Amino acid sequence: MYRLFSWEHSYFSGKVRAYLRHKDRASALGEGFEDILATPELIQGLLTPRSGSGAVPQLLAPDGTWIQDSSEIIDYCEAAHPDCAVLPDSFQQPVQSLVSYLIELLADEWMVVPGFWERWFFSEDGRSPSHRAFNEQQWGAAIAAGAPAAVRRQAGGAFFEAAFGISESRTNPRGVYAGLVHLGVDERTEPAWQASQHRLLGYLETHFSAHDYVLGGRPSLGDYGLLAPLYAHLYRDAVAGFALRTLFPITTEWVERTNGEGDLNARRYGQKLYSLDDRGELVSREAVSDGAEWLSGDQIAETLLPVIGVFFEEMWPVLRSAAERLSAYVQSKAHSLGDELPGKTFTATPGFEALQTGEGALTHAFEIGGVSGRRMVVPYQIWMLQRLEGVLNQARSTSQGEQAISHFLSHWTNGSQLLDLSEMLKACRVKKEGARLYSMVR
Ligand SMILES: N[C@@H](CCC(=O)N[C@@H](CS)C(=O)NCC(=O)O)C(=O)O
Repeated sequence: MYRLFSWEHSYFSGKVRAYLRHKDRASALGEGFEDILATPELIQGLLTPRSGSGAVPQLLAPDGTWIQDSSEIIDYCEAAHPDCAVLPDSFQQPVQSLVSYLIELLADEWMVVPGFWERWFFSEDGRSPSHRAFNEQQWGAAIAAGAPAAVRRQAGGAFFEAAFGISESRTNPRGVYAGLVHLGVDERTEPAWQASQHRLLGYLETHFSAHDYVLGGRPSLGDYGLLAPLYAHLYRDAVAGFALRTLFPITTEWVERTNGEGDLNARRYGQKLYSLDDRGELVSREAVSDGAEWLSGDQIAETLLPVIGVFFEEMWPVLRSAAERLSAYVQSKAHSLGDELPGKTFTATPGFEALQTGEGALTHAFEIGGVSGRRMVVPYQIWMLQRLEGVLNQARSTSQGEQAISHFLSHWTNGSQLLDLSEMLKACRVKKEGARLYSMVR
């Protein structure tokens, strides 16, 4: 049996847990998995010594292999358990395959910013509405698991003060509040980040009103990617969760469907709906849309194009600039090829703060919704782009695939720039070992 070490309130845990649940329900995960709350005791005594990292989620395979990050967990399980695949075949379905990885990247590393912001903004002193109490309780549940409820809440609150300095979040940001600054969130950019999130949610609302999942009637990597922001932060957290339920009820249903819990009304892949025949006997049919399949002929629903548009309009220019900054840094005297690079998503990586904050060599100017800001370069995004490059190369390896991809990318003014991905990455390639990243020696 697999063992997933996770927290209910963790962004990337929600993505992996729902994926494992889906595979398990389809009897496509061997002996299945156990979801284990990653308490500080387990993080310090087991995860960190065995895998070299205390981040969650982490998966322990039946043969003792430790796997992280969320993308590698999915890749590992898909290779080991090909039934009920969530990754379209890049040769047979080149466009659906590319779309899956683009959406995962957008959700993992761009939507993370406003999702992360919502949680901590509505936990600050004096905010109204506030979900501080809920947030303390959910963090305390992991920090002081097994303690009485009031002690759990108190532990969450004490941690927010000790680790994040929550009472001085604006004047002396630490922990998550420093992380938001590192990611380019400040008083000027925060409305633009929130607007970006609402724009995306509006597009998803339209898409999910016609199709139950990203690619049609069956879940795929893009669904699990999107669930990272949408489950732990935007669905569970109280203030964001109220907005999601009231403004985006169809997307709320999709969260329940994709998460695979409390989903009877939301319908789920594999679920049957019943009606009665002339004799009053039960007759079943697939509950989900599109005949419970991805759209045929490698089609992408028109309603999904605006979502990919957000990737090309907002995130792609930032990725290009990040690749340039990283290339310049790894070739500078300040770095020796093969040395470690920062590896974290939510904050500057400990030990790399001077590079990733202020005007450091691994920071860069960026724009969101016409507002300019400064943020850290996140080398993990380069690793995700390399993974996408592999898929893109396979997808383009036949003349049909090449044509389909070029046509698809022509929907956006800068879409065809993706075809030069290898060129963009050539001077900043990274190597991933467990959770650690290193520049690649050529
Ligand atoms: N890119 C990773 C990110 C994992 C991650 O950042 N996890 C967060 C919680 S969602 C965490 O454990 N942060 C604490 C830490 O890094 O020590 C993934 O895809 O799994």
